[in-house]
Amino acid sequence: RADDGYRLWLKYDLVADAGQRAQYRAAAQFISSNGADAVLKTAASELQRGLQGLLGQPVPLVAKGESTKRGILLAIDPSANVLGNPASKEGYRISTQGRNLVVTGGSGAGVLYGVYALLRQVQTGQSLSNLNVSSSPRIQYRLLNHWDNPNGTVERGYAGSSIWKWYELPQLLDPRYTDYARANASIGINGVAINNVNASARYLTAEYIQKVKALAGVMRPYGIRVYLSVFWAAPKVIGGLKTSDPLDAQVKQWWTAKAEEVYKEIPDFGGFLVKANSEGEPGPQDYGRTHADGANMLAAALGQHDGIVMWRAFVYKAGSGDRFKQAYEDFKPLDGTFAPKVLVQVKNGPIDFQAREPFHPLFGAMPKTPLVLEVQITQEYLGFASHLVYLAPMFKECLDADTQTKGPGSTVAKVVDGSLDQHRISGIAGVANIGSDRNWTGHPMGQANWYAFGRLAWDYNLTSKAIATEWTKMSLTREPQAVATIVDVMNKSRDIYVRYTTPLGLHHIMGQNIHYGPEPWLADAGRPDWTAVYYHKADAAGLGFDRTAAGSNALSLYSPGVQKQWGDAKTCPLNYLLWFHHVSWMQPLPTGRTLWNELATRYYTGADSVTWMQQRWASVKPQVDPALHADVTARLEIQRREALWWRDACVLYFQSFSKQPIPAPFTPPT
Ligand code: GCW
Repeated sequence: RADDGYRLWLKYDLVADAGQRAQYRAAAQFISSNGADAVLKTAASELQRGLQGLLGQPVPLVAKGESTKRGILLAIDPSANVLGNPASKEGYRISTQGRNLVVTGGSGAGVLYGVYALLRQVQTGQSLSNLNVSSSPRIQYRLLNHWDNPNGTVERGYAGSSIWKWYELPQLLDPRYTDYARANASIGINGVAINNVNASARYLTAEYIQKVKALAGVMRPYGIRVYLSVFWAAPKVIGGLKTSDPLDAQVKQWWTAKAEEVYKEIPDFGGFLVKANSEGEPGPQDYGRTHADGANMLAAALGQHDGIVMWRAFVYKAGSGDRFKQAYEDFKPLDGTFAPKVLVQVKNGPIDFQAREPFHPLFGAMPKTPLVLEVQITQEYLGFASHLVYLAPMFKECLDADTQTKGPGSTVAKVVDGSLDQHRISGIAGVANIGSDRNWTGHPMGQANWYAFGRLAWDYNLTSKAIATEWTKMSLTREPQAVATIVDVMNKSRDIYVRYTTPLGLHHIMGQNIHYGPEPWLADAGRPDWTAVYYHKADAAGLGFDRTAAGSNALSLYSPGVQKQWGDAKTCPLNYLLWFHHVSWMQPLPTGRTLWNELATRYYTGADSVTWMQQRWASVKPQVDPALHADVTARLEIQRREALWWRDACVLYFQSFSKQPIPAPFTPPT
């Protein structure tokens, strides 16, 4: 039957190679698991389910290992000290003991993650003999953030509507919720903030707490905790108070009582995510208080419960200078004043999920505060669900970036996992690309971005290529040549997208509001920092935003080492050039071309590369499910058309300033 993409990377189709299948069958004649832990039970049933499909025969679940057969033993072993790190309760070890394979974890969740790792071995065709692997997550809170609204719409969602059916909850539990939980658990995600950060107060009403409780009940057996985005003014809007001032006694009391109410229904509730004083949302600054006043009040309201507050740093206001600097200016002075349960959530870059941004200057600048890295899986600025853009290279570009705040090697990843500054808690969040479409993500290849986020949240040292390879083998094909071709296309796709949309460090030149397509000429959007011209600053002299000391001096927010490299237009990596420099059109670049020629070259070669992607994709047709292949083929055709749209719009617009011809060999025929 045609693959509708619903099963994601959890397909568990019969292993095609009979010899290999026989080996797996021999190693997995029974599963043995003891204990009442709910997540351990999930581990056993997931293993059974996966093996049944892959091996084409049922594998019995027995209470004790059968001495003459080879099987898989599952056990929680809190003392296992899985990775030399006793705190890492979610870690697992798969070891070969005698004739059996043993999967241990520091908790039920650890075993569950071990089971998925074991299944992955089989799904990707690896051997099970003498298997000895262990792994534990580098980052503790690994969350999806849903920007889903109570009315079923999804902000920046391109895959249908919300998967949460609020009108049916709590009585009716769509089986899809369980499938969603499985998919997340299989990649190590352990938390979901289920509603939009532009939050409705409704989620905190008694009626909605019952609905959230029902969802939490579905997630729990998969080791996933539920979090809520909160509307700052909830005490006024649903609590009947006159104020939402965080220092007001009644307000504090309201939140404390609300937290109690939530924990009474959802004992493992994860905590609160907050967008405050940003893009028109209310917040503590409305009362002359700081973000720390707000966050700490919420942390206090959580009391002794095991929950956290993730307070977003995505703040900027019209007329406050270079938007690049604003979050830093608001939050850096607050370092050291946040309560222990508070994490500050920072987007990967300083503006807003552009196709390429330098790392956010807050990373490394707030050593006393655990910082959550927020990346966007949904492709708001990356072609929605129409363009094939594999995001692991983008996530990794940020994680691998060296803040140099404590000398070389002070990567964003080490800030985020807490190791650089010895934090007790750490977190990472991905804005979900999931919706009600049968295939979850609209673009079938968008599933790879969900997958890659989870895998990198677990271990940011995995390479983009390794993740793409795993995903392709589990989702599309295991034929080696086709895998190599698809992985190659995926790995190059983000750079290609950058080339035909925003090369050389251009940013925020997309269509207004909808954030789609090119609109570099946008000069009036109600406020300058929502236009395009504010960011590219094209004029007769050149192009780019001068953020050196001669300009906005945003560069000064970075450590001296970074400033040194990026501050000089001659040493600044070309990928970030126009983020920091206004460069004259005729300036020669290290590529040997002038800025103008380089810009045009990138637009043209970027658009041409989409044709290359189409050709590569066409070549794997025999190896990929026909319906899925046709779907991606059609989307690539959209992508090609729109790459030309971007190219022509931008080259012609910028040419009106540069007054230079389009360089050979791209000169259009006259
Ligand atoms: O990326 C921008 C989006 C808004 C979003 C905001 C945010 C949820 O355009 O839709 O609002 O950022 O991250 O808060």
